[in-house]
Amino acid sequence: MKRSTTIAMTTLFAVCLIAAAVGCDRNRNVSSAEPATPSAGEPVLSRTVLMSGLSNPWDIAFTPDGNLLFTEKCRGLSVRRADGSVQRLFGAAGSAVAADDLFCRGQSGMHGVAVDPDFAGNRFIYVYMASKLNQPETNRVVRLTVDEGYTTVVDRRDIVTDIPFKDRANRWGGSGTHSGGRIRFGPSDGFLYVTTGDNHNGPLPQDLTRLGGKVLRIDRDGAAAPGNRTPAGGDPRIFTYGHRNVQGIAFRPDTGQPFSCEHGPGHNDEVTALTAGGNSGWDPKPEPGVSCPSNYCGYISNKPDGTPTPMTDLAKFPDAMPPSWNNKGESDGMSPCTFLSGPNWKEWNGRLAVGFLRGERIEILQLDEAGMTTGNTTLSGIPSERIRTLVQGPDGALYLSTDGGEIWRLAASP
Ligand SMILES: [Ca+2]
Repeated sequence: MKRSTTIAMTTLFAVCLIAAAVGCDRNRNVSSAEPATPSAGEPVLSRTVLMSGLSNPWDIAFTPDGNLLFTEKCRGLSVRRADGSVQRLFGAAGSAVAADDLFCRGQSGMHGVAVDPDFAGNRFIYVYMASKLNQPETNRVVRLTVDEGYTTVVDRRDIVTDIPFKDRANRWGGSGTHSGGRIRFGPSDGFLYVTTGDNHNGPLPQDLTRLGGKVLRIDRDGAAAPGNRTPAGGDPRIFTYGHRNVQGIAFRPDTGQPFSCEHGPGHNDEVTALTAGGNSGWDPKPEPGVSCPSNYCGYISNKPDGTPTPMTDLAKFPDAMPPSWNNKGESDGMSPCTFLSGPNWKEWNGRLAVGFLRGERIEILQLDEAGMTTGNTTLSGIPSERIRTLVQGPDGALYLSTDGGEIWRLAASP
């Protein structure tokens, strides 16, 4: 079911007032559409282009004092302070602190950013990045301490150093493909969830000794969190496994349950309600008697009968976590997701917003108590752009980044 969403006509002045919590640029664009009557129960939205001219902005996180941290894939971590000024903190040349090991290749570079739940006391922030400190190269989760004025970072500590990286091209794509990279703290348990990718490596998602194709759950020092229920013999940092390339994770407001949003291979994308120790059922290695180029059956069939390798193979893994939603038989490049929370979102309050890359849109999913999707609404009235990040800010608005280099604010009117 699709419904249209009204984008309310607004003025720059009004938008700047609304955006006071994160500052307001004089030269930014304001986009609006003709006012219309919203469908009953749906929010009235206004869109502001908060930042533009960025280079592949990948993720956003807010500090409790109203500063916006953002990453750019090839440049690194920056902050947009509450007064609107921007400082490059950590990454490529030109940053306050250079990360000489950071590199940018294919889909990879600096990805996720997260803020510690106890940030007011410890000033810890975290990034997920491709690093050449190891050979072969890996993805890492790096913890930093940011100063009070948001001018620099100190005390780098690499808390996860062994997330697999695709270090060479194969039949299915170049080096750096399928690195995952979203990092988020669970709001109810306080642990850090880290999403990883399968690297176009057939055995990796079901290999419990390696961290690719997984969702990890760790503490602020990188140690396995209690309660992961990793199957025996597995790396205890693994929370769920059998994933393809998870670039979105969100936590249901009323229960804290994590949901993954996962980029599919062509025949579907998936949203999945995650449970500790769960298998998401992606197994792109060839089954006996089957041959796939580069030993990866992610785009063709891993089965003798020729059926496409399923995102969740319930025949092979009957106990796998069932998808909450899949994308109608094709992949639109599902990437980020976040739950909407607050009365301004009206009937979307509590629903899951999911962003797409190739599909260039946002879907709003309605879930039942078990986490299964019972309906979806396409958010309309915004330009078609590849959506890379979705985050709800401390002001209740939805912030997103586009591969076109912008950060938008979508505010729901009271
Ligand atoms: Ca799955």
